[in-house]
Amino acid sequence: MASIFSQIVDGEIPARVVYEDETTMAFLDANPLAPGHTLVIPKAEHERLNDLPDDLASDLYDTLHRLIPVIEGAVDAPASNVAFNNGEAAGQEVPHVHGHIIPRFEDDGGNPIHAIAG
Ligand code: IU
Repeated sequence: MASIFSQIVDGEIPARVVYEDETTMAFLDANPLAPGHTLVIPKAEHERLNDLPDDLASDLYDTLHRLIPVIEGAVDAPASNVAFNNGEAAGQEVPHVHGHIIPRFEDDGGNPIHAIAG
């Protein structure tokens, strides 16, 4: 059974896709912790960052790096939290590598990292 994120990659489940290239994709989180909360994934299904081959890890980082200012700019956020839950014991719920970009605003009530770590 393909992961829920592989089903998004394959177009079987709708998502609000904000970026796509040959090896990576980004879409808005279905349960956002802040406006613009975005997930960045490798299209290929690998459970953890540890499992990614070097070239895919590099592609994923490049996409993440490129999107951070774009996402912040889109919601006019002065900052963001960027995080991976890497493994179930760390709060990873979807077993397909994904980085969170969570825009932050002045006085927005606190760091959401603990909230995505389950
Ligand atoms: P985690 O790092 O595995 O805990 O984060 C999973 C995220 O995937 C979480 O923020 C969910 O809201 C999000 N998500 C989603 O955007 N669409 C889905 O169909 C499912 C989870 I399932």
